[in-house]
Amino acid sequence: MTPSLLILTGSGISAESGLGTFRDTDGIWAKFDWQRLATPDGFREDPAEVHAFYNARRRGLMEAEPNPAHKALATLEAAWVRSGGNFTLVTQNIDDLHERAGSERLIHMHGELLQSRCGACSDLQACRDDLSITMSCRACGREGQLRPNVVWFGEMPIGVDEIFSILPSVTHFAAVGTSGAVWPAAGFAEEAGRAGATTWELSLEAGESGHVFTHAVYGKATETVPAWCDRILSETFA
Ligand code: BV8
Repeated sequence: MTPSLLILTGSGISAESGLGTFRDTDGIWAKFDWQRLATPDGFREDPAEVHAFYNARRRGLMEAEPNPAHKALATLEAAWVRSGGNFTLVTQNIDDLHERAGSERLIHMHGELLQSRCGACSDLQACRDDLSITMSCRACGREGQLRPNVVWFGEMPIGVDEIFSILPSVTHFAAVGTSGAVWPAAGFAEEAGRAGATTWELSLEAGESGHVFTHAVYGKATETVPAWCDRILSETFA
């Protein structure tokens, strides 16, 4: 069977690049109300407040750099594919640090902070500056309809069908820097396990689905991920 690796990342992999996590004690949802800022109702209620929240995060992302964990995953992808394996990186993160580190086989299942989407015509545009309620869509011209291309609670994540089509043939699965609190991403490890894959959790501590993994490595991603990448590559393609 062709070695097929699916890696799921969460905000913990970007923590050492200076970007916030969500459910740690000093996390984003400890400071901000997810119902007002990460739901369609919240955006309808007060779009300016939601734009301010994501504009601040977008500006913060401009100051951030990929860290050794992002770079190790990009190096692993190239070596895994060169060795004839299948590789998919699914991220819950909306930052572009995986891309900047060189990852290519990437699915942003919760969207991308550096993209805007028109609520009227769904037009997507690259977006590196602030969004506001007074801006008009370049495609349809409607004013006040632009939003960050981010998946909010209650919205359909991106690429779910593709991910569930890959999981049954996965031989290796790793969740890196995620609490396993958000569905459907939280169910991927169990799905991979049902397919007979070895499953790894790399985080600071066991997440909500910690019990489903066959292996675990706890510690900071910049220390654990590079070593894990070397190990999994040499063990699989020795
Ligand atoms: C949907 C916006 C229908 C982007 C986010 C059961 C089944 C299906 C759905 C549900 C269900 N039960 C409830 C739901 C609804 C809901 C949900 O899961 N709610 C939870 C809270 C109970 N899910 C949804 O609404 C999703 N949509 O279900 O549509 C559907 C269903 C099935 C199939 C198709 C459609 C939409 C979810 C997306 C919501 N958007 N944010 C943004 O603003 O960024 S959620 C938010 O949580 C982020 O996207 C984030 O990526 C995501 C997950 O959080 P984590 O990344 O894991 O971050 P967290 O802080 O929690 O954990 C960090 C981890 O890192 C920790 O473990 C920590 O120890 C570790 N760490 C920290 N530092 C380091 C580290 N590790 C290593 N090194 C370090 N240095």
